[in-house]
Amino acid sequence: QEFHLQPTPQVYETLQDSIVLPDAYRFSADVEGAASDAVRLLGTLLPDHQEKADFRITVGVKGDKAVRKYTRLIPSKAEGYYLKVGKNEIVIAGADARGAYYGVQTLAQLLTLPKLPLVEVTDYPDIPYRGVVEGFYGTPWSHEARLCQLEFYGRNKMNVYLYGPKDDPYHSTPNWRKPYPEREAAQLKELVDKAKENNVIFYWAIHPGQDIKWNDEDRQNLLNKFEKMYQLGVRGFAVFFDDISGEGTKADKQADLLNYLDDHFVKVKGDVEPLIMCPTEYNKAWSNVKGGYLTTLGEKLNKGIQIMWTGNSVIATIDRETMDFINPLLKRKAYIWWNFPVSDYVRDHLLMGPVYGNALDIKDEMEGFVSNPMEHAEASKIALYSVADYAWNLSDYDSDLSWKRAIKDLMPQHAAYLETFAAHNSDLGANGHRFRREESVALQPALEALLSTYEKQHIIDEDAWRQVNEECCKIVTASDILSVSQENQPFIAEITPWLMQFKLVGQYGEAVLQMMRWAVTDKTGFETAYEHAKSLQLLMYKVDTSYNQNPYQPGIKSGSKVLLPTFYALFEASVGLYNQAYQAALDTRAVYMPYTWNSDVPQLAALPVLRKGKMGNVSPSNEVIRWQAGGEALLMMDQMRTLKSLTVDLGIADAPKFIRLEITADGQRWEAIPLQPVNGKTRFKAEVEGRNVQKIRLTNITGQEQKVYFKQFGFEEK
Ligand code: LTM
Repeated sequence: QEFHLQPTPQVYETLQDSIVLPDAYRFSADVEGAASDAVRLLGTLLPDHQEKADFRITVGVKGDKAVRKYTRLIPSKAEGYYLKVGKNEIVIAGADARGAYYGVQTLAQLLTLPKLPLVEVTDYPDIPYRGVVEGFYGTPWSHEARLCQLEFYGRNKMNVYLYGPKDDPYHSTPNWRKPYPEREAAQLKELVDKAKENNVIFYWAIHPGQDIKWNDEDRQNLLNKFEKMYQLGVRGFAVFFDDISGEGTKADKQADLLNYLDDHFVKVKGDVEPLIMCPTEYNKAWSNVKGGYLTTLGEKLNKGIQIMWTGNSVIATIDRETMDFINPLLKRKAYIWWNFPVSDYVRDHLLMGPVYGNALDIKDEMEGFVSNPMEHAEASKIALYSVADYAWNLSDYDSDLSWKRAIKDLMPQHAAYLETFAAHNSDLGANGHRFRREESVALQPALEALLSTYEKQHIIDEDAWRQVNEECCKIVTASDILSVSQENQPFIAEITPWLMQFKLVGQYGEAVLQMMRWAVTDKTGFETAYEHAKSLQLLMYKVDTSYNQNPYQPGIKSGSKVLLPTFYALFEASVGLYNQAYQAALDTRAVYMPYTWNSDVPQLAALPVLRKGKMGNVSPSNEVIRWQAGGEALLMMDQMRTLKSLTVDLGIADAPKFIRLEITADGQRWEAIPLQPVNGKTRFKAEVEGRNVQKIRLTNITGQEQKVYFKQFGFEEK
């Protein structure tokens, strides 16, 4: 791959010539002035500068004496810069302090080349605020991971890190009112300092909506908490009202509170960034325009307050229609909270594929674009690199090239192996949001050709067979090499269980290819390959049920969109041919799922059922579920089965008032089963031990819409 600056600059001109930076060079810059961060960074890159030398490196901000003669070349855009590498000098002139800093970051990339190219770069970001919202459910990032992220954001010219992990107790209900304990406070201060060092605005977000009281006391509680965070050095604040129900969802109250904080905190302090708020109706699918929630925010919220938006649904790509819908309602440009590569609703998958699908012509419609990542901080960097690239320069964004560069950035020495891994670990699997990504793109034609000729004509497409075999071999090699790579150990630690699974997928593919080869020609050869494939299936099951056993989407899925389904189909087809050829009766099924799930409640309808041994669980949802009057959810078994236990948790203590649970053994006669509290909180069990069932049904019996959570619906067979 050719050298490429990241993020892609707006204008990059090279003279096709280069120089070797001399040993002696001098700085011309005001060390104490606006460009001080830029000068500090330059000092770390080029520490050996001297007072007297011919080669001059000039750094400054528009208006500084040092860069006055370049004034007209500096882009009149916030955070822009002009960079020139000439035969006898380097000039970095920023439109402002951050612009100068970004100019030096660009120079840092040029300095990695063996020779310094003669260039002129005129550059600036398309979107004012770009970065990351650590806003997912699940284990928050570690302190070390965050420190490393902040350095990554600086390098990639992202200026925002929004701290809002849902599972930080001091961010959300009920402990948002309390100050952080000493150790956590000290770590936050360290993060704030690290953010400043990397020219990233550290925003601290609070999530008070589930139990906030709209009174003076809670308003003061919020101010006190903000003040505590201010003391730690925080200069950016956000209030999130997502995923809540009840009193806290009122638009006029939320707007009053935000305006109060704006008037009595942000404006009083004078050195705090504009407030950011995440609304309760934060996507189009959930908004009720006639209900007036969004218009109230748009009209009432002080002009400077920024409002977040996830798009047409919770998880969506952003297009012009998205922006045309929301901006007029908010009476300002929306601040995009992009829910990718977040995986807190598909925790058994890794989302390592390219960032694509966002429109390239909407740079003037967004105030900010921040990405919500996976709980795997290092693995998220592949997507975050491309988010930085996209948000800096939309029209030149190329998702595939950006993805390849991101991979190289994360593991320069093992990029080819990582690309193999990432190419087959990018889809989310079935999920409640119905959001899917491409996977195994390059191999798809070969897999399709192989399967269709084998299924329809019972012959092997040799070219396709060879391609698939080669890829399986690459998968096994890549898994082994990455597993022991020392290049980026925190990253390898995050993905290790997936590497184990990935290797098994590759080996399974190889075994299935052998089964195809021998199905009707070599009985013994086939039987050995069949046994091997069966063993590998068992090993995959073991990895899936031993690692990452979180209670939401436990397990480890790899190559689950294209590779495994094709291998399963080839397995079944070859066993079928073998059975026919030798009048045998081997079990043809590669996978077996006895449960299916269905619902007329839109948010429940697409939730997948997960199975482990004799246990079945409907994948839970993070968001508030709007369950319409009479709405039903139905779990169906492939045949009558005997239950041992059944648990339901809708996140509310009085679920039995709203929801009726019924079972049927024959599919005709239904029997209601009472729900009994388990822990006095929100979890209920139904007395089903020994009961035969074919279907289980949950119905909203209240005659009106209910807002509940869907935390658990699980059962165990006897
Ligand atoms: O998206 C928003 C605004 N809120 C939450 C996030 O915290 C969560 O990470 C995503 C993905 O599950 N969904 C949400 O509703």
